[in-house]
Amino acid sequence: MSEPVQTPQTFPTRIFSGIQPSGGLTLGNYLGALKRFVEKQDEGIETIYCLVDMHAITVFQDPVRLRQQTREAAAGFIAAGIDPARSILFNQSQVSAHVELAWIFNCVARMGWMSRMTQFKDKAGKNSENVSLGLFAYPSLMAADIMAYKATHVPVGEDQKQHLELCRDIAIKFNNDYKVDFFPVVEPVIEGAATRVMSLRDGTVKMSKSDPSDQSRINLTDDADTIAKKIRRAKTDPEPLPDSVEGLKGRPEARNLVNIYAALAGHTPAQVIRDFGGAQFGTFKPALADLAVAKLEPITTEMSRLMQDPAEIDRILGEGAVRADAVARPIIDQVYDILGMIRSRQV
Ligand code: AQP
Repeated sequence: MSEPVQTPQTFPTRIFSGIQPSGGLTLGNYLGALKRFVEKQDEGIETIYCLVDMHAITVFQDPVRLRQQTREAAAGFIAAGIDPARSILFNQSQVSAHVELAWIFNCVARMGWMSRMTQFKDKAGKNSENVSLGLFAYPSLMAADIMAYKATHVPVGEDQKQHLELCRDIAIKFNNDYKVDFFPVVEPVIEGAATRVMSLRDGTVKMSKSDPSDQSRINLTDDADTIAKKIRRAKTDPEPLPDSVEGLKGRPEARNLVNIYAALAGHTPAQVIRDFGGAQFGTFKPALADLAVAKLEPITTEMSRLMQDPAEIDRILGEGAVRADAVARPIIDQVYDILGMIRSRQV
């Protein structure tokens, strides 16, 4: 589907990414996305991070819970190290540029492209006639999220790779259709040992906040005891850990736990195998539980402190939205101009 990149990348580096407040944040969201978000911010790159509540409603969300989950996710971002003074942090529905550009991209993206999206197929399952139109158009809104800021790099987990390829296709087609060099061709940033954290109950499916089994995931709100229990009960095979990374082939649950350990410790999976090769899970799981608790407990504690003051969280999101809007609005105005739309309303 991807055409060769035709436009030179002359755009300043700008990071954009988001997470849906469709449930509590998981260890998958943390290792695959949030931890990376903090690293990019700390490298001094311009970073814009968004709680994508408009994406969340592609599947029905209870309004009371959505508000709570959005605040909780914001608290999670801040507790994990996002500094609202250095990064722009806001929720998507407060900046209308996202949905405005999403409609335009709906008119650029092709039905064939969208219908090849595996996430839609997975989420719709056999029920594709009965899911929302928004779920089908989800990747177009995601492309708009990124392009509303002309972001050049997007840190994500492995599962979002295809959506980012679609974003590139939309940007290239827009540039070609309107004969402009307007949108950058975005680079996915998929890094680290845990770009795809798997369920603790089944090493072949992704850890997900909407999995019906709470035992399948570690939530950023889980206390130390719960984290340790979930790791102790995580599905494994009866073999000890292998002596080399290659030995993890065909052992999805073992591979998953090794990858989680590596990502939390800031090691490579090979280093973990060097330390634990030949060990039984009875030895490895408690070590992993200790590490997970040591890394996650400070975040959980800080999250619950921040959640004591929801008004302050709302204030931070509102302030972020004003700053995000200041970046996106001139870009959207130029898009309307490129499209030939009359913009004569006086404010
Ligand atoms: N299991 C995972 N491993 C690594 N990265 C992951 N991400 C999600 N799950 C994992 C990354 O987190 C970011 C935000 O994802 P999202 O919340 O917008 O949507 P999602 O990928 O659909 O996540 P969930 O948890 O599975 O949500 P639900 O259950 O609501 O659909 C993305 O960068 C994603 O790659």
